[in-house]
Amino acid sequence: LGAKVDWDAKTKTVTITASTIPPKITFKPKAEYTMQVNVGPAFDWGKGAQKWADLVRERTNGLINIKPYFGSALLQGKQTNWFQAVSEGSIDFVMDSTINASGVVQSLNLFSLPFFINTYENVDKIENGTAGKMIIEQMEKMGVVHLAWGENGFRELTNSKRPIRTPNDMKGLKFRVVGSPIFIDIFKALGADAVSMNWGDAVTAFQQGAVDGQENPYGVLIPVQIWQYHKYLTNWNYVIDPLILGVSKQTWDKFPTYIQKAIKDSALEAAEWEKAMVRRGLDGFTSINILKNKFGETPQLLDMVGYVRSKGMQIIDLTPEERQAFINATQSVYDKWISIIGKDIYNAALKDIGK
Ligand code: X2X
Repeated sequence: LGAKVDWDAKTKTVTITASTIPPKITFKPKAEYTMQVNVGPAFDWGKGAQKWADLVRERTNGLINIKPYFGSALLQGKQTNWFQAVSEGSIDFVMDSTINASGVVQSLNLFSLPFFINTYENVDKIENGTAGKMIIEQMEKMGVVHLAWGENGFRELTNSKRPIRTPNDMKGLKFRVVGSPIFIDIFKALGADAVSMNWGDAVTAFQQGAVDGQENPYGVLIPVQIWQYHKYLTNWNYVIDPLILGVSKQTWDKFPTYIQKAIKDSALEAAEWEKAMVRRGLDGFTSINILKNKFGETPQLLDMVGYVRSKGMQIIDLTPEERQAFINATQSVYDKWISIIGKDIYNAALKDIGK
């Protein structure tokens, strides 16, 4: 291009002078770029966010300083507001749950269709397939650039009252769910009471016994020590909760290409690590081997299910027949939500997973 790059170390300013269009770009980074994260720094998800920020700092020689704000601190705990804040540019970066954005980006409810995406293989096929691409395009049109898929995980059911093997076992129990409407519909279809709460309030509600149960992945259940409140855990893999590593389009468009590349590469690497962490021991040896061979790490805790059991929880695994009863009970959710998600995206997802 015949571009000339000048670097002023004092003001941390890069000036690119090109003989072609654009003729001149001056880039001066902000002192701090903010990042939204719903959970705390002790969660694998939180560690993934910190890793992303650290990699970016390293790969840009300290030029880009991203600070994760844990516990939705920038949103006063209102986790379902992140998409709007990032799209408006009042928050720069995000590593957060698709569920927390699905009230705004309707197609993200695809991941919350009950008992639809039931294996890690299918998660990856959809994220990297046509459906994933359509969702990513939709988000970008709405002002959020998607850089990588992380993972909260398959959400499992816990409660303090009794083992749950059938929808009937859920009758009369009150469950905390995230404030995303599809969850109210799912729990109603299963005959249970559902109440929406932000995560910060939810932990207080568990402590006070204000709800009988909740649903979250192992990567959340362990740091929150759910066994202190709930004795029963049903492994039902009813929905997957991917994380979006993304950036406000307003912030993104101001970065020169080489900065964009450093940020994107870092996002992909942090996401791969974080995904392997939350899947470890739940997908055979696949994720344990990724951590060992690619990242040179062997986490102390490799058997998350065994660990939770060792804390006194009763773990319930469903037979295929028991699982089918849950699928049958939630058909009304499909009838209502496929059109909200978009029939084209749902059909693309079916194709992606060969259903
Ligand atoms: O609020 C939850 O349950 C959590 C932590 O899993 C999410 O952010 C979706």
